[in-house]
Amino acid sequence: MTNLLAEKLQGVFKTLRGYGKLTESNVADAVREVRLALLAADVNYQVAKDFCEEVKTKCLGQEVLRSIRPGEQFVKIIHDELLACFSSTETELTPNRPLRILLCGLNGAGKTTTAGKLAEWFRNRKQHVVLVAGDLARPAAIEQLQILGKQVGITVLTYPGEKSPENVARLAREEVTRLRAEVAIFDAAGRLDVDDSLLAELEMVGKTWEPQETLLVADAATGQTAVKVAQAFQSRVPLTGLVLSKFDADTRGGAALSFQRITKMPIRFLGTGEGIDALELFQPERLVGRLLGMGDVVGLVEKAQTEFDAASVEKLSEKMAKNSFDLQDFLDQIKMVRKLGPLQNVLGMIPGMPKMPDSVDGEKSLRRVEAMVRSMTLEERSRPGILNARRRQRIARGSGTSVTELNELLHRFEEMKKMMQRLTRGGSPDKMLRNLMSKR
Ligand SMILES: Nc1nc2c(ncn2[C@@H]2O[C@H](COP(=O)(O)OP(=O)(O)O)[C@@H](O)[C@H]2O)c(=O)[nH]1
Ligand SMILES: [Mg+2]
Repeated sequence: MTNLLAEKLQGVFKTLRGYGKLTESNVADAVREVRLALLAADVNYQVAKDFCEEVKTKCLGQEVLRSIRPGEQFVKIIHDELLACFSSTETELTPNRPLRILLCGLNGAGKTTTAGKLAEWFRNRKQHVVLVAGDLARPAAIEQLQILGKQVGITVLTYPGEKSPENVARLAREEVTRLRAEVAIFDAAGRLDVDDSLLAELEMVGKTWEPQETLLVADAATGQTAVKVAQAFQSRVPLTGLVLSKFDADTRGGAALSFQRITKMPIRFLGTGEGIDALELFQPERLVGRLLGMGDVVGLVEKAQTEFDAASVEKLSEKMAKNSFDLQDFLDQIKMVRKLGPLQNVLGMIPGMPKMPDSVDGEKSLRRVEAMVRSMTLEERSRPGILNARRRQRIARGSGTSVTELNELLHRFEEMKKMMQRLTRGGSPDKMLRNLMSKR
């Protein structure tokens, strides 16, 4: 997903990084930039304004953490605020069976496609699913669903000749019981625009179908227009949630934010492509990470916090405080990083990493670093200062690397050591990670 909002926000964060701390004036500047970024991402004006006010208040009320730099602190505040917008919406789909879902939305929003994707999603979770062809308004609608059904091998209930969607709902409900289906998805008709006939039809279908979940499928790519559509639906149809389709094509990731703040409805799923499996359960963390273009920072920090061996961290911070961090510790640190799992996964969680050429290269270079340190004597590891040309040649040969590469490593190690001194006792593992990973 090309993400304009993410790009702009990254710019703001970079600017802030240059400041010593968050002050009234640099926060005001940064917040203004964020607001512009949100507006450019087609976030509703009021939403952007309110959001930025909240961020500003938080920033100025926040005690300036000594170990964190303003850019990072600002990112964290924005991150938490964004998350707060979404978290309140996290509720599970009802566990009651049969689960009847009603999909509604305008023509072309992606209802039929979503019906197929959802069916596949439930089937993958070992549920007996059926689809109901309830769009009688468009001539080819039934056939489209039948084709989809065939493609995924799911029964599609159709009632040829039936003119009333309400009757279809009644007949299908009986059949769902007969078939002992656990999930039944009703693909309702749309219109070009929200009009009275559509809302009346949905009301009638709703009375008969009695869905536990009435999901509005909205085209995320149409941004604020779709938010207005959602409001119009909401006024008459008891919606329980949203599916944002075409999220793949969405270069304005802010749509989700507007939807959430204005409709206050939970976003249940994101449609991320035309394929049958291009459906994601909505996860606020993930979306916020994407909006910020930060990868899954929080995921990484949490993982780091649980996986890092607390005692080693303690030992490391002590060494940092005494400025006696050496290459042996560096090696230990690499071991800790490895404990986090396959390097690809870890790298994917680090901000800015998509720009890294290839994570396989990352894994490889980590192994080379390990090899170089292992080729050093214990004394050399603790006092890299003694590494003269002769020693360097020996180490390069012993580890199957080159002197240039070794020099680079030593340079990076020195840089990192400098950075580490800025960390306070009990320092944060994620930052150590970032320092370790960054090439320069
Ligand atoms: N790229 C993309 N296209 C989608 C997505 N969902 C639906 N579409 C496309 O949008 C068009 C309209 O979808 P359809 O399901 O027929 O909409 P309906 O009129 O609401 O039933 C089709 O060409 C779909 O392939 C999505 O999540 N991503
Ligand atoms: Mg359709």
